[in-house]
Amino acid sequence: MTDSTPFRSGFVALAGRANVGKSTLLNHLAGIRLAIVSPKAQTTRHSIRAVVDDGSTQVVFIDTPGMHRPTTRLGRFMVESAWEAFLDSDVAVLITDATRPGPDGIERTFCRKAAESGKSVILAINKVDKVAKETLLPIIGDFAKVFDFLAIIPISASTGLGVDDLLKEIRSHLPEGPRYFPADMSTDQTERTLVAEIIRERILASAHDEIPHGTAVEIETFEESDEEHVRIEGDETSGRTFVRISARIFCEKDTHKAILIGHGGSMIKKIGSEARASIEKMLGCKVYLDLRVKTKEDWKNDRSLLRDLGYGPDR
Ligand SMILES: Nc1nc2c(ncn2[C@@H]2O[C@H](COP(=O)(O)OP(=O)(O)OP(=O)(O)O)[C@@H](O)[C@H]2O)c(=O)[nH]1
Ligand SMILES: [Mg+2]
Repeated sequence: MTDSTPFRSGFVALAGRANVGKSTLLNHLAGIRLAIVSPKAQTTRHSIRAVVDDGSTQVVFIDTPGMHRPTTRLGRFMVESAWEAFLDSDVAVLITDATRPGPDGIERTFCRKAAESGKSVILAINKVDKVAKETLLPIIGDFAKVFDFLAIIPISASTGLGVDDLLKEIRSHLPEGPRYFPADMSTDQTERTLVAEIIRERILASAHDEIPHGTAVEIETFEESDEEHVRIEGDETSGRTFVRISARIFCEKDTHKAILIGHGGSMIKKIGSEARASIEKMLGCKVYLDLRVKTKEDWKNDRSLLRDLGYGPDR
């Protein structure tokens, strides 16, 4: 970059219906696992930012909750967060799933709102690793009929195919602007939030049917210690040697609580040990994790609990 080249930056929302691979793409772009991913729809509940800075541009990506028709206060918060990120972005990426060809009703709504607000949108057709090449042309044609996209780019967020082309295209549309975040900052998420999300990811992976979608995780304590004798071998850098975390898992019914605890505590032990391993990897130190399950009927409509859980306007 020469001195006369202006710095360019912008907010770029990754938007679309549920389960199309928005969080997988965010993690690929960030180069680290910031957002949890699962085969179950409506995994992401709040917007998550990842900063990608190459020295001459800074892209602030925003992973958003999958767009759906909400039936609870939590659902409305998710949908509002997604619309806000989409409509506030400098450039938006609408992600669609090549294995479930659109545009469907939700994707048409994205296009309509983008047209109304004069939004610049790139279409990323994801999961191309799972379909034959010939299926792409008709999808491209069908989307091109409903909106004038800046570009339409086939990608695979899992393998990384096409992601560099997408990033290049995004950068070419960024306006001149400041570095919003320090160049070495990767996310706006706190360690507490990331820990709660890792626990939720393990619940999504272990529990089935409506149970994972009816759970939420609240971190009650997060205490750091620097006692020498528990230092992880090879980790000489960080001051803390272990973190003691206690978390509460809220669920909607006592029958769900029984399943989450499992026979003789087997399920909660499995969730706990898997989550602890992931959290230790992220924090780079030993972790003591204490999980408790609590039934809280209709928590998805409890305004003050939702705010405490980070699913409110004040997060
Ligand atoms: N084969 C394949 N699978 C993918 C790809 N991208 C995502 N997936 C899978 O699709 C599922 C959903 O991925 P997520 O990243 O959680 O999707 P999302 O759009 O963030 O979903 P919500 O947060 O629920 O809206 C997971 O099982 C991913 O592993 C891809 O490029 N190829
Ligand atoms: Mg997601």
